[in-house]
Amino acid sequence: MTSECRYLRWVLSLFAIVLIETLLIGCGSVETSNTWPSVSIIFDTDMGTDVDDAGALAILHVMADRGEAKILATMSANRNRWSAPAIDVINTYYGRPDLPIGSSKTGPDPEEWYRHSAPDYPHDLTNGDDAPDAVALYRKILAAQPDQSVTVVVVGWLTNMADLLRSRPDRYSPLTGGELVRAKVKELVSMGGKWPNSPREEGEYNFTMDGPAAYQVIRDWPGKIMFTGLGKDVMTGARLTAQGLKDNPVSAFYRNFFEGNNVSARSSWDLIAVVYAVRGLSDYFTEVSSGQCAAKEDGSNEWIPGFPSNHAYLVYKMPPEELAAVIEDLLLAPPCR
Ligand SMILES: [Ca+2]
Repeated sequence: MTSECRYLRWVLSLFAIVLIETLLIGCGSVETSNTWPSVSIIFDTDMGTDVDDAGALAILHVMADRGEAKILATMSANRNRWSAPAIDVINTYYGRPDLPIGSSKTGPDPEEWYRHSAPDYPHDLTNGDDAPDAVALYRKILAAQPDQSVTVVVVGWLTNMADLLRSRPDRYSPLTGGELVRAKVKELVSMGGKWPNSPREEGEYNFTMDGPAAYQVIRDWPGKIMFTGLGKDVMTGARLTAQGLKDNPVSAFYRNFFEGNNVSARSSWDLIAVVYAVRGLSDYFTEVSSGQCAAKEDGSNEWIPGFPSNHAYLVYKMPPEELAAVIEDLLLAPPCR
């Protein structure tokens, strides 16, 4: 090889390195220096009744881009035909158009407003009725995972979890639903309840929408549940709607929600649940684990202090406004497609 050739090879190698680093910085990978181990996540949502579900799925994708999480599947507990397509819109925008999507066939079907924005963005699942049954998909995916490796984060009502617990052995696994959960699920993160107590007349939405499901899951879940009722005073979405990229459907979802409700930011209940599911307590939260949750079928919940159990609930460590800045930065990160 001549010295000219060697020089040309050196220049091309240098160019390739600079190009790769530029691409990585563009999708935010370099800044992470990733101190969190990767968590295998199934995301379960009632997408469509509030906008924080869209934000929660968006930041989950961003953290997956950075190597903090691996998304195994996205599930809708909302039977509305627009819910699963809205999930597909977000998965597609973040470069995961073929991520499995399951949909409840038994859950509530409230009016859905994402239909106003979803058709404007690329996706190929156009009707939630065509999505596979969520419970069958849960069983298929869980059966294929290593033991005690999966975190399920539920940011809607607990319908799919109750149906999963009741499920019978099938072609995917000889285990019952309860046995499969016990074997494969490391932690259930549930955005639900008000803590420490929520009387019937103040019942939190995700529990009251399917009270019997909340009651059953809280009573029978054979592993750890972290309840994350936090987020009301963590206001996000303002920077996203002002600075978000034009082709970002999540910006559009937030913009439509803000215009429809005459607000300029939204509470971050579901986003907090995802941040905890991926990053754990970190510098953000502490937990109350001495005691146990009791729930009723009307959707109310009560924390009974006592010995540590498989239940815990989250408490702020970082001030809400600082947490909001962390989350808004994630919302603004471009996809790493
Ligand atoms: Ca939700």
